[in-house]
Amino acid sequence: MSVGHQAAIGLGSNLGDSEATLKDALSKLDFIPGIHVAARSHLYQTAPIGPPQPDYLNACAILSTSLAPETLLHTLLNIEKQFGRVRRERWGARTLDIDLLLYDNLTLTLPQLQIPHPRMADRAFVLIPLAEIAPNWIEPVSGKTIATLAQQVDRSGVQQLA
Ligand code: X6L
Ligand code: MG
Ligand code: MG
Repeated sequence: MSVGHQAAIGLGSNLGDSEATLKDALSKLDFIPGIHVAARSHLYQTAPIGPPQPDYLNACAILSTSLAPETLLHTLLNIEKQFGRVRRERWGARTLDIDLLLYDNLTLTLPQLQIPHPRMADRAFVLIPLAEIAPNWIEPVSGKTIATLAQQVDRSGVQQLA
C-alpha cells in the first residue's frame, strides 16, 4: 500500500463532555500507527439537524495516513466504540460520531462507505469547520472547493468556540 494519503474527517458529539471527547478522540487518532493529525479546526457549537436533541459540538481534521479508506473507516468506527457510541435511533444523539468525508481526490461507493460523504456538501456543521483547514480541497462530486461550498450554506446555528 502506498503512503502519504490525505483524508478529511468530521467529528460530532452531543452527549457527555463533548469538548473532552472531541479533543481526546483526535489525540487517540494521532497515536495510531499510520495516522497523523495534520490539522484540526476550532470546535463549533451547532444546532442539531434531524430529530430533537441537544446541540452538537462539531470539528473537522485533516489526516495524513498510510491506511486505505476501508481500513481507516474501521479505525474511526473503533474509536467511536471506545467512546461509548451506542447506535439507537437513526440520527439520534451520540457521544461521538466520526465521518470520513474526503480521501485524496477519490470517489468510492461501497456498501458501507461512500466517499465523498454523501451529505457533506450541504451541511454547514461540516463545511464551516472544514473550510478553516482545507479551503482549497476540491470536493470531487461537485467539483467545487470547500471554501465555495461553505460560502453557499446558511451559517446560522453554527458558532465557533474560542
Ligand atoms: C432531510 C432528511 C434533510 C435528512 C436532512 C441531515 C439527516 C443530517 C441526517 C436530513 C439529515 C443528518 C449531526 C447533526 C446529525 C452533527 C449537527 C446527519 C446525521 N449529526 N447535527 N445531526 N451536527 N449539528 O454532527 O448529519 S444526524
Ligand atoms: Mg455524522
Ligand atoms: Mg457517522
